[in-house]
Amino acid sequence: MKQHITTSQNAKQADLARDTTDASEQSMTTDQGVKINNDANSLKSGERGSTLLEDFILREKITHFDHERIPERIVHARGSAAHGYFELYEDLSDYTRAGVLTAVGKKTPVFVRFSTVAGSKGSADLARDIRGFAVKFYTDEGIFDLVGNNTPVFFIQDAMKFPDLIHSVKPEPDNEIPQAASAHDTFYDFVSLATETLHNHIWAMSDRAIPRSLRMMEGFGIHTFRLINSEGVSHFVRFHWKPALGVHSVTWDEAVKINGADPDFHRRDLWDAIEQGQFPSWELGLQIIPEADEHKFEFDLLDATKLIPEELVPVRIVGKMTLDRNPDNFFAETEQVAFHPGHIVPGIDFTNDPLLQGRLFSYTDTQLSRLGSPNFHELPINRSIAPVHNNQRDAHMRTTINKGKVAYHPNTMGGGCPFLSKIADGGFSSYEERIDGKKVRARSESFSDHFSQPALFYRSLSSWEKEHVIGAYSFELGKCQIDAIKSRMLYLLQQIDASLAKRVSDNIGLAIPEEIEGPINRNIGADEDPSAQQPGKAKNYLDQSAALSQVLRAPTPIASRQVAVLLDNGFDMKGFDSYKKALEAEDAVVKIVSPSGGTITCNEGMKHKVDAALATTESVFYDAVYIPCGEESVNALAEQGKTIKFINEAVKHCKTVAFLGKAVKLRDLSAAKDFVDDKAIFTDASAQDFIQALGMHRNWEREPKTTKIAV
Ligand code: HDE
Repeated sequence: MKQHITTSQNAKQADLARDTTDASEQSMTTDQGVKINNDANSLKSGERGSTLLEDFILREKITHFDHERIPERIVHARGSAAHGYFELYEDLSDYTRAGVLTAVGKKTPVFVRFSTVAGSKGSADLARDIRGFAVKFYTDEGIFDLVGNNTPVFFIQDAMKFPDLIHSVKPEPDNEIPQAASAHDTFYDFVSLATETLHNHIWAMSDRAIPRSLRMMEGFGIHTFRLINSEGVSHFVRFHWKPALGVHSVTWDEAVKINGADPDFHRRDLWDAIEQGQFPSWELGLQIIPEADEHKFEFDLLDATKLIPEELVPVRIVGKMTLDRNPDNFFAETEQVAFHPGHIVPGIDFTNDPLLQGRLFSYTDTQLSRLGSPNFHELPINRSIAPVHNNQRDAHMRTTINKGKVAYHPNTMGGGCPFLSKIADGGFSSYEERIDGKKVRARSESFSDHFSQPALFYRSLSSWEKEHVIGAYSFELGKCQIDAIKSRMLYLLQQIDASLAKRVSDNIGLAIPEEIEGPINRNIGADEDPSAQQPGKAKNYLDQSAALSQVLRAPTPIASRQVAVLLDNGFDMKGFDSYKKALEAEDAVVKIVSPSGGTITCNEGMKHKVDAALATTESVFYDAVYIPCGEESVNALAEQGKTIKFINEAVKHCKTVAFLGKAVKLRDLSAAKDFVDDKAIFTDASAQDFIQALGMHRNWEREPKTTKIAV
């Protein structure tokens, strides 16, 4: 396995280096640079006397400590980030004048932060939740932030409802329960009344909300943006990120267990992959729509609860983003990074999507309380690599030292500087959209179809994905206490898919009501006619969209996949090594798991370092398991209940498992004995068969037969 690969140097890394310090070989000092000779004891009036107020070293240390925390993000508090670069494949100057989308081959530095939405900063990674996918491009023309999620749609259509949505999903305000979980009454009270939420909600009930890795999920800009070319011509655009490793998830049972055994599972996975030189990458895809086609769809392009099926507008792959360096300091970088969908560059512009319009206000506003000053753009991680010159001045923690007397424009005393740029010289200009309308506080009727796309999503899933969705709704509603809320949800599920509603209703033991009282779409004003806005029956303008399902048509790369090999003294070196070599040739990671830690000796007398003792690890951390031959080794493993639990969980979670030679004894002692014909459970198979099965992520066809496995 490669270790500590040197990462590319780029303009942003050089910029960060200005503020990066390293204490190796240096004296310890106070913040004022005074060398310190005793860091263990405060200054006292006698060895057993009281501490003296004059102890400036103690005061400085404690004062700094007392103020070390800043408010966590109101949403997306839990996150992990990495540095990298974006490289464009093709010149898109027909559509945009943005350098990042026209300079082919140029490497634009990026910083990317992934997050969960609802949980606190210290919450567990495998919460069922939407994931944030925020990319900061440090372009030569200024910062461009693509602040997206891992689902192509959002819960609500208008920014006005964001505080309501978040208040409903966050822990309930009286007892602050539950943490990082949507399975509670307030959330479902809101969701079942605001039916626009149902589309993103069904994505949240799907496997997308429990990804295997942050490196194995898609990203979406969600809103329709505009691309503007140098002639001022506009095209609509939606942004997509497609992961090189494919889109994969864990099961809910695994998610629950991982949250307990390693709450940092996703954070660790991203960090380790980058440290080991397994740099995650995504291709950037664009759905481009000419202005003339704005109204040709059955949904409104300005409605963030609607996706544009790839069958209607194909995703054009235009570039690739690679993450190749971990942050040096979590707080300075991952915590202090400030994204903003309003950070755009010439050639990119907004649309009137009312959700996007509200976001344009919120993100700067929130940094003022989170980071404490309008100078947050000066923090190293937020600083543009394009030069910054304007007449903004002062405020808390200003670090720039602006020279001269002039802080206004126009001026002669500063020679007219900083001067304005013509559009042709890179000056930003907003798209000159023709606006002709009344000022109204209303929701467009073109936003009122809330059922067609959740239904399309559900129809597009495979049978096993549908089972997971049924399981998720049953779990979430099963956790709610108020029957009226659950009934309303069942009624709405019925509008999406009758079989889905029936299964959930059976699972939670509550009948689907024939009708419910009052209008269900409450997101309209008191003077509006509810019947006009009452979401109608689902339309079917596309039967299925393959891109909405995670079904694999071919194996995906196994690079960085974690494979456990269960061993003890006396194991067969040949079998062990042939699998290990073949797996490592594909950049998978093989970890020796043994009843105890330290080293073990193989049948050829060689010593091998144990990566994890059975007691310190869990089956859910690995993508596959193999057990080499060797009587002594197999017998010792068979003595451990944890071995059997380990294998049973791997079988239950539909993973690839192989038994070599005498290890068949463990197959017969475990749940694997009932799956001898399974296409990912092998006895004496070649390493290539094992790798092929691992590339398919899981054998989901096994799942219906695993319900009896008790782990
Ligand atoms: Fe955010 N969102 N959001 N959001 N959002 C924040 O900004 C907000 C929305 C997203 O890793 C906050 O700096 C409003 C959609 C991500 O630092 C805040 C609305 C999408 C992140 C905020 C939305 C997102 C945030 C909290 C409705 C996907 C984390 C801290 C109008 C396209 C960025 C912060 C990071 C963070 C407001 C809706 C994605 C409060 C008002 C839609 C990935 O400003």
